[in-house]
Amino acid sequence: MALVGPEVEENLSLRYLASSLEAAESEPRYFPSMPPILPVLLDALAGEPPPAVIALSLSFQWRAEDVLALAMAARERGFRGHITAGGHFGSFAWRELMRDFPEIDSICRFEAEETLRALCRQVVDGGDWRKVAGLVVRDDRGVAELTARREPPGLGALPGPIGAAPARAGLGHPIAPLIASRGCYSNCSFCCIATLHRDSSPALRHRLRDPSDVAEEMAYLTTSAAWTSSSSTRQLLPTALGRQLAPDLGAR
Ligand code: B12
Ligand code: SF4
Repeated sequence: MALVGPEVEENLSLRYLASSLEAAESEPRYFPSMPPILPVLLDALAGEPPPAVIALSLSFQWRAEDVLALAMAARERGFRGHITAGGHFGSFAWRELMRDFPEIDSICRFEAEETLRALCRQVVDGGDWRKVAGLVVRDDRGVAELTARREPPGLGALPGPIGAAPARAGLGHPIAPLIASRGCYSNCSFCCIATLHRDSSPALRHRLRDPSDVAEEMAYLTTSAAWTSSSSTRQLLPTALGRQLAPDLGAR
C-alpha cells in the first residue's frame, strides 16, 4: 500500500489515513513529498513486491496535474495494481476524473479512514472492492457511479495521526500540528470545506474532538516532539473547545 501526497510541515490528512491503515496491519508505505515526487514513487514501484494499492492525494486542486501525471506514469511503467485517490478535489470532481483518467480505478470520497481501509482489505483479499461504501467506481459501461454512502468516522475512535520524526521546525521552534475539529460551523459560499462536510453528512458537518483527547495528544506531542510552546495551537482551537481544554491541559 503506497500513500502518496504533498507535505508542508505534516500533512495530517495522509497521516490520519496512514495510522488507520497501520491499525488494520496494512503496513502502508508513506511518500510525503513535494515535487519532484515522481522519481521517488517510481523507484519504489520498481522494488519487489509492488504495492497492491496506490492512494493518491487529490486534496489540492492546483496539485492535481502533478498527481494525475503520476498515475499515468505508474501505468506506463507497467503498474497493474489498484490506483485510488481522495481528498477535497477528488471528492467533488469525481465524474470528470473517472471519465478522463482511466488510470484511476476508484476514488474515496470525503473523510476516508474507513473507506480506504476497507478498499485495501478487499483488493488484497481479492474481494469485491466495488461494493465498498464511500467510493466512486465505474459501472459496466465505464461510467462513474457512487457506491453506498458512508457516514464520517467518530473522531474519538480514530487512531491519532502518525507523527514526523524528527519533529518539524518553524521559526526556530519544534512544531507539531494537531486537529481539534473537523468541518465548520459556518457556511461561506466560496469555501469547499462547508460544501465537503455538508455533502458528506449534513448532521455531522462540524464535529469537535473530546477536549480530554485533545489535551492527551498535546501532552504527548509536547514530550515526544520536544515542543516548546503551545500558543500557536491554542489560536487554532475553536473558542468553546479551548475554554474546556485549558483546565484539562493544566492538569497534565
Ligand atoms: C492545514 C492546512 C494547510 C497547511 C498544512 C498542510 C500540510 N501540512 O500538508 C498549509 C498551511 C501548509 C496549507 C497549505 C496550502 N493549502 Co491548505 N489547508 C489546510 C486545512 C486547514 C486542514 C487540512 C487538514 O489537515 N485537514 C484534516 C484532515 C484529517 O482532513 P482532510 O484534509 O479533509 O482529509 C480527509 C479527507 O479529505 C480524505 N483525504 C484527504 N486526502 C486524501 C488522500 C487520499 C489518498 C485519500 C484516499 C483520502 C484523502 O481523507 C482524510 C481523512 O479523513 C484545509 C482546510 C480544512 N479545514 O480541511 C486547507 C486546504 C486543504 N488548503 C487549501 C489550499 C488551497 C492550500 C494551498 C494551495 C494554499 C496556497 N495557495 O498556497 C497550500 C498548498 C500546500 C501544499 N501541500 O501543496 C484548500 C484546498 C482547496 C482545493 N481543493 O484546492 C483547503 C481545503 C482550504 C480551503 N477551504 O480553501 N494548508
Ligand atoms: S472554513 Fe470555510 S465555511 Fe468555515 S468560516 Fe472558514 S471560509 Fe467559512
